[in-house]
Amino acid sequence: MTDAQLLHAYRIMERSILLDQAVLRLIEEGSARLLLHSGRGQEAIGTGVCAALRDDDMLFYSHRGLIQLLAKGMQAGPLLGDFLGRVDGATKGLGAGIVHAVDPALGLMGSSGTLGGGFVLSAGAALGARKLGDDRVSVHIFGEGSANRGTFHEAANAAALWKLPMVWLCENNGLSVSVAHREATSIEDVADRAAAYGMPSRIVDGQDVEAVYDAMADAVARARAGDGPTLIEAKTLRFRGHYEGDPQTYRSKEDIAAAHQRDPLRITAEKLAARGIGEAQLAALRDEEARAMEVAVQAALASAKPGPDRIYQGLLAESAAA
Ligand SMILES: Cc1ncc(C[n+]2csc(CCOP(=O)(O)OP(=O)(O)O)c2C)c(N)n1
Repeated sequence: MTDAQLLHAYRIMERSILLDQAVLRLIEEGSARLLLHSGRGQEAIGTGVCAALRDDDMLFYSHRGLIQLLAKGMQAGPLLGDFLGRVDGATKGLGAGIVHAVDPALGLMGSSGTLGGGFVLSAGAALGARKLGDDRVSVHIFGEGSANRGTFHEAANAAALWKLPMVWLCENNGLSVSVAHREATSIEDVADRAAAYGMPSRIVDGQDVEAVYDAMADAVARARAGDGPTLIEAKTLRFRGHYEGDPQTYRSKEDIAAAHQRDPLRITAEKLAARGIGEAQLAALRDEEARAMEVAVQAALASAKPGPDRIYQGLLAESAAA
């Protein structure tokens, strides 16, 4: 990654941490009534993936993916608006927190409320790009638990057979809610499954943004050249509970403390320091981001709530003549 790309990744990681904190505050104050699935600890994945994508490449993000939305170009304001159910939200007042934000202009195609739905959706989008004759790539980020859905296998078979222009990235944080990977899955590496479908795979350190970026850049080039899909498995760490408020009784304090030892934000700061971009510059960047987040929070709180007619809007495409 260039210095500029690495610094941008650091900025987006910091923004996502601030956004997590802002949403938690809104929940505690009673302004937002919802669950937050924090992606804290997994920031190197969304930033590394998106650094390797063009704006028009399509991303199906995960339920832990605020960082992925920010890295693909969505602003914090529309996301806050969604958490609060305001008309300035990405869904213009439909709310529903993270998994429904869509912005085709940014290549953000949404997520899937039912985990595993993203495999067939991302394969379908890749097939759509192929049929339209363009060279966009379709990317899906998902957890290792989601990879146990049958949809993984049907979509993998079709994607490999038809050499669809897509990349799948598994964020393997070792936990699905409270269930350890080894208690739910017969193999250690999800990447092993790719071979069964004739799909290449790579395992990378998910705490290292450059490792994610390098694997992703190769896989995107391969997809764009018409050589088909790749599965990348990023071994990562979930710092917080499955949802905010989860007491995590299934996990030891030592396990949580050990996870924090490999913070992608700190690892990225160390990489930047080695390139001569030091703490003073990063502190200024963090201040700038904190001020911008506060402005976004206040703007979202000031935004109107939708009227009942919102539920009927956008159901049918409006004709140009209307
Ligand atoms: C089909 C389906 N089953 C169950 C759920 C409830 N659910 C939401 S997140 C989650 C855990 C997913 O684990 P994983 O895919 O490993 O992702 P992680 O939460 O670890 O990032 C579950 C079971 C769901 N949304 N959809």
